[in-house]
Amino acid sequence: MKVLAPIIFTALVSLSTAASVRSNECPYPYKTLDDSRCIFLDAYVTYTWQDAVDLCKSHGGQLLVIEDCETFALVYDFIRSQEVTKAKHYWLGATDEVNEGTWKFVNNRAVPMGVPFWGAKEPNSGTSANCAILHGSNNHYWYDIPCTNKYNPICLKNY
Ligand SMILES: [Ca+2]
Repeated sequence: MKVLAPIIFTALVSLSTAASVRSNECPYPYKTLDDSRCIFLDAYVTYTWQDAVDLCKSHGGQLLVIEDCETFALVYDFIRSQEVTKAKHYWLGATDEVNEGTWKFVNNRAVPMGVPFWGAKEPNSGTSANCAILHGSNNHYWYDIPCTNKYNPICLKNY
């Protein structure tokens, strides 16, 4: 037993390590955002806001929810890391369709307002603009925009 115990212990540690590594891999088409979340960005096909919501659901995630600066920074770096993705507009999973001026995410949580999330004086387009994008030509700050416009989707998913 004195000889076997360390071997068994090593084998168990190897098994648990392998299992945790496997569970931390993001499933296709997702890539790793951080140690708890996966990100999928489609830089080639544009969707209405609702179609983008449905697309993310069909991939087991949800349209982009950003509730803190750290997440915004991670998503921003991901967008800016490639030429093909860095200048496009992306849907935020947020709407004020139900109650004008009260912005809610697709998970029903409150949307942070003001700096450093929204563009200057945004959102400012009233009932004609009930969805929001990360603006590709203004540092991906947020702007309110008609939900029927078509932009690129970003989905997030927990591991
Ligand atoms: Ca509105």
